[in-house]
Amino acid sequence: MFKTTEEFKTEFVDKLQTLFGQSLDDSSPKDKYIALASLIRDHISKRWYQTNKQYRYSGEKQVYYFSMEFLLGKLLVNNLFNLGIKDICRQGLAEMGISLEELEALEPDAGLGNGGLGRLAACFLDSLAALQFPGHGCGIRYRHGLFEQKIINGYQVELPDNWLEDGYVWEVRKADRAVTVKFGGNVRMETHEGQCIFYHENYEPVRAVPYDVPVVGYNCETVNTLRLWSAEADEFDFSSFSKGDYLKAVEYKYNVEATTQVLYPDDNYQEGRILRLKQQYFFVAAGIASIVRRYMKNHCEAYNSITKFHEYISIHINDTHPALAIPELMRVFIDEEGLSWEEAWHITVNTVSYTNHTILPEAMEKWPIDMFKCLLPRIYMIVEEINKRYCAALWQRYPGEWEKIRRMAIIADGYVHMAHLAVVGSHSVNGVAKIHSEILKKQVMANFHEFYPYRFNNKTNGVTHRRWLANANPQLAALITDTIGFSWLAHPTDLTNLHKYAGDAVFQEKIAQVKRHNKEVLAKYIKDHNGITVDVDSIFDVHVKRIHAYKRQTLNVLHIMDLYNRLKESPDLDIAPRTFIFGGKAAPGYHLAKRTIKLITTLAGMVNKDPLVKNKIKIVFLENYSVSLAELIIPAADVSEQISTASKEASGTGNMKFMMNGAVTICTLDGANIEMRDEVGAENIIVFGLTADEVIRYYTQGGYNVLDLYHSDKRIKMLVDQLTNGFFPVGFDEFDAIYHSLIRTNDEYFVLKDFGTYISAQNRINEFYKNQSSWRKLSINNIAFSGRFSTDRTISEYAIGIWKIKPLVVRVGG
Ligand code: DL6
Repeated sequence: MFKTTEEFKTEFVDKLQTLFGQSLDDSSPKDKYIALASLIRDHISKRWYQTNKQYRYSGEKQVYYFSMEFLLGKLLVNNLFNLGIKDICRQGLAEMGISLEELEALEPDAGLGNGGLGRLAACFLDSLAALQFPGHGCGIRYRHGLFEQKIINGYQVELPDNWLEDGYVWEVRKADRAVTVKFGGNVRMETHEGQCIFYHENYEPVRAVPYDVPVVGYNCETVNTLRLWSAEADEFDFSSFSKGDYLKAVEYKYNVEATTQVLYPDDNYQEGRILRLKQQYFFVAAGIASIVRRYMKNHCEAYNSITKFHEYISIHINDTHPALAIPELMRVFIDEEGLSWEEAWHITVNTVSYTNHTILPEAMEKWPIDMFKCLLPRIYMIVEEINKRYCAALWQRYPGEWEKIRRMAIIADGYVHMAHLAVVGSHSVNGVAKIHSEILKKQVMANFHEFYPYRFNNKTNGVTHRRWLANANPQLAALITDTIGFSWLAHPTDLTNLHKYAGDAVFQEKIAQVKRHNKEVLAKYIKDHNGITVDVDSIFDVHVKRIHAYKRQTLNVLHIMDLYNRLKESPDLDIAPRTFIFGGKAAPGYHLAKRTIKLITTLAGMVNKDPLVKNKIKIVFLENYSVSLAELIIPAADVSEQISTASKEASGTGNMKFMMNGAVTICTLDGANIEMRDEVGAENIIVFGLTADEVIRYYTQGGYNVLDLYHSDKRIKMLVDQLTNGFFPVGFDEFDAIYHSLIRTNDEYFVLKDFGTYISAQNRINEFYKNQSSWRKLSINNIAFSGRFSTDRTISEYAIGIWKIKPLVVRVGG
């Protein structure tokens, strides 16, 4: 690795010449980006090779994190940072008149995920490598990641994401490691010497080709692997097909490649399409084939037994999407390795662990039996057998309790229930925040918890502080390091050392300057992209996340509408000026969410041009919220909106990113917000609303009477009526869906119920902000106590508590 800017410059210019045959002056910015990234990849390669070699020969246990989503964002700057060469490269480039940030902007965001679940997977990879754990990712190389969002006339319009258009520098295609995954067809059984042998026939073969992406560890030589699988038509089959029927051959190729064409754009909702089930089996089967192949090569020679598989391999399933790993492992152990059912089951259960990420019923995966059986005939037979044995055990424990057994069965009511399969086939089941894990144990999975009490545990989520603080907010990172040293980068809880500076006027002033700088950068982006001038002295109040009824963007909007009504009545109202910033994508088929975007943009159109509000409030909707945009927005936030209906947000991770960047959180006691409050202290966070217990109690009673509230609270009535009475310059029925979600569904998400306490909480923010010293103190305390929410902590807990893996120090040349 280069040690000086001179060495870097020489290698960079050489790379430009070897790749493009061009000099520095002749090359385009894109060429320069590719040359830089390729140069870094070359340097990474030596460490990558060495890491794999050491893993192979060490015989240490490895973990594979199976996830349908890895929301990576950009990798260039993070890789430079983790390699410890960011400053050298930036300086060297600057000396050649090139800006690192401008080159970084040319990298496509790898948007292979919808939101929290996929970004968590990406943060986990960073921490696994930083902590030198032998841990890899396994997922899908979607040709199109999450759609690109355009806002046209206030509405969301979806465009395909073309992230692979110009190639992707960080991936390495490994065609020689391709495997074939089999779909459809039929299973024939023969008995030989009393043993059943299964033959899968007449299937559709799909070639799974792996693309490996290096995962660079911070301040160490570990480079782990994210293996993404792409579906390709089998050339052999393709040519033999084409002899007979060219069109059929083309159709075959098209169908095969469709498997990994697109990421399903739904967050917290299962659509139940067969292609999705195909994607799930595709990457799970391919991933397991490659793990087993490597295991047989490395371990079976040394230890001579597949029966020890679980002692060396751990497979973690990120929600139920990869739950087919359970029957697939059984298939491999029984059909290919000749183990008995009992042996295979013991190994499988001890290999697999499962995280649940949601309790929303509409997100719980279940597949119609006929669809499942037709696409995956052998796997279905295995699931049936798992179910049969499991139900027999349930019967032993709960004799005669048919209803209970039906509710716990894997196959019931015409469906295969994936969460049930995941619990039954794993040795560990965890939720992602304390409250979420408790809700799983006591409510949603209470029966399972009773049956398998020792499987359930909690692992509160985190985020990598290296991306979300050190890289996203370099000025704040530099200030922190100047103040308490750099140990926090490897030991994030060292951030608590900042606590003693919370009341220090000089430090407060420095913190304020950093925030102001970040707000100026965001204000410029807003001006350039939305044409709106915002006041950097106003409170930047930010609500960015997927648009969903339970995340309650509507509650935020009602507060703004109320403020607007009040300002129109009394233009001199004493409030600190605010800029309300929204961002987030709605699932393309989710009508209510799409109308929520239209509501925000319509209100923005009215407020922003109304001279009566005297610039006291502005509203901005930033289109195409993504990892890169989050990195720009979060460091500039003063207020973080985490206002989900209590009990609904399993954890949240945006909440942690804002906290690390010194935003003050306004929140309900939901998900990890509760642990954030416990960590930072109730005086440093603004809490409002019903608790999860209260919400759940209301649900068991059939809700509360929203009409009583609507008729008794004049302000609420006025706001709700404004949605449909012509207050907005749109058709009267434009916001019907929102009106219905509040009134006709009996306010399922308690938006109106929590409205009063939300307004009071917002007023408290106003009061705090007026005293800048106390506001800055809040901000500093939030940064100081955010260290617990690093994925370094989360991953250590998984490693010790679930995976039982140990760090392995990689040394290049050693
Ligand atoms: O655990 C990551 C993330 C949580 O922080 C969010 O609270 C939760 O909503 C999200 N869940 C999903 C649901 N997907 N599925 N299934 O994205 O997970």
